Amino acid sequence: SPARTQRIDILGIATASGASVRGCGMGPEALRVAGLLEALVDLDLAIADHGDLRRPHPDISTNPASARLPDERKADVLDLAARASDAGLAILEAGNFPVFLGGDHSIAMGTLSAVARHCLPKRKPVHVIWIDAHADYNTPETSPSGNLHGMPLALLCGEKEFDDSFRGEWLGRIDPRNVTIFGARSIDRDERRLVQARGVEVVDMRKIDQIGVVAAIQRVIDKAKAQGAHLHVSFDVDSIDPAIAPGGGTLVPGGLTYREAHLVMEMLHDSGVVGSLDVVELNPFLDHGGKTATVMVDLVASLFGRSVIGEDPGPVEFVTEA
Ligand code: HAR
Ligand code: MN
Ligand code: MN
Ligand code: MN
Repeated sequence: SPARTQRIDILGIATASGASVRGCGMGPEALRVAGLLEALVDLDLAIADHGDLRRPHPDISTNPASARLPDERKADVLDLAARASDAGLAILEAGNFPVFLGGDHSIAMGTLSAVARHCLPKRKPVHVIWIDAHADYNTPETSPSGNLHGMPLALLCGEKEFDDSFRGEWLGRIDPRNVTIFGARSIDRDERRLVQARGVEVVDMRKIDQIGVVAAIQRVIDKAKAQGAHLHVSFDVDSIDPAIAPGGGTLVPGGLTYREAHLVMEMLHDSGVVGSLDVVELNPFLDHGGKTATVMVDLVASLFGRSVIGEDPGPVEFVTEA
């Protein structure tokens, strides 16, 4: 989707502090091992790899093998989000296309706030396609788990039930009516009420089954195009069916097929409106021999224009027999 001359800048955010399952902090490295950079070079794209943001390892006495204290995890999430926001903003201000590698989905507080800080002063609206099995629109009140990777959209969309420690560049930066959650099949009860009340568009798996993935993604593209928006793609690997993408900590059956996910990325590429990307929640510890990482590399390549023959076959005209 980027202009042919635009450089792609890769930034890892190596953390699992927003999740209760450990391992997705290794996500950025697994994507590199699976050949992410080579795939982009193959497309003749210019790339730069900024390496990974991470927190220094805490002292062993405060880091029992089981789990770390929730407060400490919250501080990690907020610190990394602030740093990701500044680093992402610098990439965007330089005119480059950021590809953010998570890390759990809480990193989107930082990545999307970077996009908003870059676009909104220039009066460019920000649209978000949140490709995910989950809505990630919980607040501390509605969350059944307390895990921050289930909350980034709520913070970004300005929900009020967050205490002052959550203040930062991300708070209320995104208009919920410019958000489409795509591929959802697990939304908590009170979370669902919030999403509906705020006018977030939810294209759940039932809708994709019923209207088809082409119509579903075209609606998102048309909406973003009509407003001349910057479209941010936030891709949670658990949107894909667990049979194809087992490398995630919170898998839900009934996800996007390999071909559906590719078509989404191919159509997003052709739209020309995508300006930034997150790839999140890849857990190499749970993956099966790099299977999920490899699928994600292929999907990112599709978003950046890899195709078999290089042609959009265009709309189908259905002919009914007389
Ligand atoms: N909705 C659940 C919660 O808030 C689980 C969401 C977190 N899982 C993710 N995010 N992978 O997409 O606890
Ligand atoms: Mn720009
Ligand atoms: Mn998510
Ligand atoms: Mn998810």
